[in-house]
Amino acid sequence: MEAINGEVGLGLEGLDPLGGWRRTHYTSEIKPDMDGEEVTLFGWVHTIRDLGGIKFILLADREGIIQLTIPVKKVDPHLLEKAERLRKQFIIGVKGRVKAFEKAQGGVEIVPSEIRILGRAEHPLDLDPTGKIPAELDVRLNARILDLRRPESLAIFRINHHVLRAIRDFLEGEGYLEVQTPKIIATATEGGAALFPVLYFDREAFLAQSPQLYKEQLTAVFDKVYEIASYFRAEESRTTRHVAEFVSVDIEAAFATIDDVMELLERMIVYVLAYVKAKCERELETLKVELRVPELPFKRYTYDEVLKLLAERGMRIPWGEDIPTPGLRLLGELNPETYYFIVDWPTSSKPFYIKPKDSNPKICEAFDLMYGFIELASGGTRIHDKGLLVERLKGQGLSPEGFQHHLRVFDYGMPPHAGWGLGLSRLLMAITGKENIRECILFPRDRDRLTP
Ligand code: AMO
Repeated sequence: MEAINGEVGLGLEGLDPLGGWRRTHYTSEIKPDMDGEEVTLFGWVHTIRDLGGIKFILLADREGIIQLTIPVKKVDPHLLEKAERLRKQFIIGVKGRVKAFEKAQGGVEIVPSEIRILGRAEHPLDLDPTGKIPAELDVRLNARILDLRRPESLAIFRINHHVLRAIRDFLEGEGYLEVQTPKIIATATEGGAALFPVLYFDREAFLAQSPQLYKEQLTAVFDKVYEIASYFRAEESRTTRHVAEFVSVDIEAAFATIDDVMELLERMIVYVLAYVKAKCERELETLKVELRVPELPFKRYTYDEVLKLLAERGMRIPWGEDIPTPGLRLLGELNPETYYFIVDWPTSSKPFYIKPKDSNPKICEAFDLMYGFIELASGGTRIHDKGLLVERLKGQGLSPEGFQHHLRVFDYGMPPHAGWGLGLSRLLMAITGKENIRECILFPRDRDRLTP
């Protein structure tokens, strides 16, 4: 038998059953022109305001917040008794009538006829999801689910959802096939230092740092592929933009060069930003972000130009070295909130699979895509000549033996190819203006954090 006002069929914790109740609308779908309509809503109690004669409860769900108004004298005593038992963050179901009311948020409120308490929240709460009591990021991450009920955190991951949709839409339109490659691998692809070893039955294996070699191989069959997946790097340093597990959007295309894939990437960024601007108006407003869709093409600096710019400002970087964080910060100050490329990198600073330029092998066909001081993506033309690849492996102190399966694929006929990898959460940082990547990952993993 179903509970009526919670008086019948209560569980051990005094919870009402869900019974036959099903959601008719999310809060954001309730509009003033629905005045008088009966609706069923579910969510959590955001705030409770008791003015004596009238109670206001803000009910939140993943789409927004709506006001429940309970005029104390006019309502059924059962309903009143239930309303009095509510505390912040309780999970509730509400049946009620929509009432257009200009002064309420969204111009509409709900006058409940029945409330069901479906889940209790233990008080004191680990943090205050209304955001009135600010909390450190670590405290927030420890109580991540509560934190995600903060409208700002919720907005970030709603945008993340739309970013992914836009990326898939775009790449589908460009003729890319979505693939999945192994995450337990036998050899490193992006340098040995940041590898996570795992015990694979009685052998040592590693967690994949990227899909690099597999996506390259797959171009020999599928022409244009993409993968969106998690990768793992045992990053020693504690920075606001590195984590141990991150999602990368990778593409690889046969019969293409660095210029083709850079052009694809900048068009994709513009597509994604325009999509988010159109679909996530509310979320951007919650985050107080005015999203600007940049013009094409993005600015392109050469590595030498960057070194010159930095030297002019008193920072000398020996040619051939990667640009250190202070250099990137300075570059970011010169290009605030701007998407730009750095090209013509020294071959020595890039992985073995990147193709040196035919005209000057000291420089290679690699690029980084930057936003301010943050590297969002890197990629380039790959070596598809087996002999040269073996030479480059040796040059970087790697043993061709360890790459025999990869090298063998080059004996099956390998097309010229190019591609890139884009850090999803870093793109989300750029869109939402968040300064710490951990804000843009549901459950971040780093040196210090393995839980929750
Ligand atoms: P790279 O090592 O530059 O290139 O990685 C590609 C992009 O992935 C993101 N990223 C990270 N994000 C968060 N935490 C980390 N520890 C982290 N490491 C990398 C960055 C970076 O730009 N195989 C090549 C790509 C290619 O050439 O196709 C690669 O992995 O946004």
